[in-house]
Amino acid sequence: VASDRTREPFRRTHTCGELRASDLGREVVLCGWVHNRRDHGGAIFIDLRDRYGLTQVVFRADMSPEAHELAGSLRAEFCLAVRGTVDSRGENVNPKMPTGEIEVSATALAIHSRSETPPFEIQDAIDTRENIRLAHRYLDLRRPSVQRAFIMRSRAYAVIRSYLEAASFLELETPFMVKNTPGGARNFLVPSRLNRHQFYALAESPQLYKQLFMVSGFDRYFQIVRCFRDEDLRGDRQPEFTQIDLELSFIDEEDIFAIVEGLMVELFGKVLGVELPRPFPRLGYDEAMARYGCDKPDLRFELPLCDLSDLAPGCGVRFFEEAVAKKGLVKALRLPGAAKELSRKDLDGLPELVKPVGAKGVAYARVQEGGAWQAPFAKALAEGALARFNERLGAAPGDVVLFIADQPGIANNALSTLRLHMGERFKLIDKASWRPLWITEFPLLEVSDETGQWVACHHPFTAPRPQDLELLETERRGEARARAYDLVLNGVEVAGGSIRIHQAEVQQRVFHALGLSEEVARAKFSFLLEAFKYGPPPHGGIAFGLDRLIMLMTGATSLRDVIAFPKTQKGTCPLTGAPTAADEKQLLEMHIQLRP
Ligand code: AMO
Repeated sequence: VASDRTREPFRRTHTCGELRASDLGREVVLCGWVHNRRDHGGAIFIDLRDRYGLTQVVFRADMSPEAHELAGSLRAEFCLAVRGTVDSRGENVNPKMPTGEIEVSATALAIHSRSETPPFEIQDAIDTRENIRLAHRYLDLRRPSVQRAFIMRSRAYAVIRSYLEAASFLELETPFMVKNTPGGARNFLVPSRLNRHQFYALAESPQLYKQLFMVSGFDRYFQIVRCFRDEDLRGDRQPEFTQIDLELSFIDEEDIFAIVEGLMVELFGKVLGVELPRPFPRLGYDEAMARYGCDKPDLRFELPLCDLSDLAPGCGVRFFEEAVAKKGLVKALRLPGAAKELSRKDLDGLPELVKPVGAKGVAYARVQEGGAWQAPFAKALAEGALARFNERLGAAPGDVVLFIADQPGIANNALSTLRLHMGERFKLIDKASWRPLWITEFPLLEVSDETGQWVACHHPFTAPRPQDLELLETERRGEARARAYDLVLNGVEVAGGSIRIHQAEVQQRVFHALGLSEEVARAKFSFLLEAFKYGPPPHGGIAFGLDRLIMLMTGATSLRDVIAFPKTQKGTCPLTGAPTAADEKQLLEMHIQLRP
């Protein structure tokens, strides 16, 4: 065996996914890992695996005694080079494998390296705990289905870059270490050694820099960029994640929609072979909230919510009346024909589902023949109320109706949760379909739960609709709508952006409506406001959550499945053990003393 086994006679000629019947008789060298091994005495079979596929290799004692003997020592995940001839499998063709018509009859074997028994099998169907898989992520990443996700991710990058390049976008970089401006998403802080007691923040997005690029005249910018946010983590949130970030000058919403729809169509077409129909439908924020209780509705099924609030006063049902008296809502979800399907136990389990969003409970009624409700509160209904409710609901005998009477945020959140749950429960969701949706006309401002102050829903540079400018100086500023939009796909927010303010006068009015004095605004955003003194163009943009998009495209259920080295729900990395304590010398250099 040659000392350098990557040279002749073991230089790779083909991949493990490549050989077909048309290659019969060819002399080949394959490299890869032992996927599995079957020892039949005189013949040892292995499936050799690389990222391209699997090929069966056979070592026969009568043909190559030396290679056969060495093959006797092979175990799962040994790394090999095999030299041999492509033979037909004759009657033993495996139609499930792309290389199933052939096998390689080995004439020589080189073992590049041996492997210990891996902590889990390198197979698609395993139920190993995620922490163990993540601690050995390099092995987890050997699994064919996991490899497919990353191969798809890489292909997506190529398609995105070529689409945007053809549309005259420049790929420009922005810093990760940026000025710390508290207020938006919570930042990770990086202490500066050279500037005692000072901190950088890790960029939560390139937002302000990409606007500076517009001032510079780079009128079409994009970046596939890592963003950092110290948020509470969930399946669809990671502390570092990747955006496709875009910003354009001299455009309006329609230009952004056209470019983004074009990009999505190209991406789904080239990567998945799926044709997304254009134009994508659009839905105003208010209508989305009214109909689905959320601003990222899954349109793969209908099941709309029904607002009964205006019928509640005087209806006789105390908790309906009280909710609307306290400026709350009474909303319902009608489940057609569900009475037979949903047991008492199913229904009594629903409050558990809505507890996390703060709802106190879920009331329900079964609609009987003649329209009467079977529900504990039904006897309280005032005369005529039942008929009015039923008419609004479109209720029919055999339906179940779920009710939430609560503050608007809670009622909508709870019903949206129930809608999704019932969509799954009654198998209403067409899992093979793709339903993109633009949400538009977001509120410009909202009252922060934490501080009770007005804050920008998107960010303070988002432009208000021109017709709503007058509202900013009034009590009705909450009604002002922003020129902001989100792209939702199958119930997941995959992108968000806005047209920005480029006129100083409008910016002042928004700062004023936010209760930000000129000094505070200047202190926070001085560089942007300064730049805007020098002829800023009208501009706007959007950013995709690329990981979320890939998650949907690969059918994964967690971002962790499509990020090579993700963090756990607690923000830790089981592979490296990060985060860890810093040693005393590092802390001293940075003038940091830890508090107990
Ligand atoms: P926004 O904050 O809406 O907008 O982010 C854009 C998109 O990024 C994705 N995203 C995330 N993905 C994974 N983990 C996270 N923690 C996470 N947070 C957000 C979402 C979201 O739609 N600068 C603006 C964009 C703009 O106005 O142009 C911004 O960052 O899919």
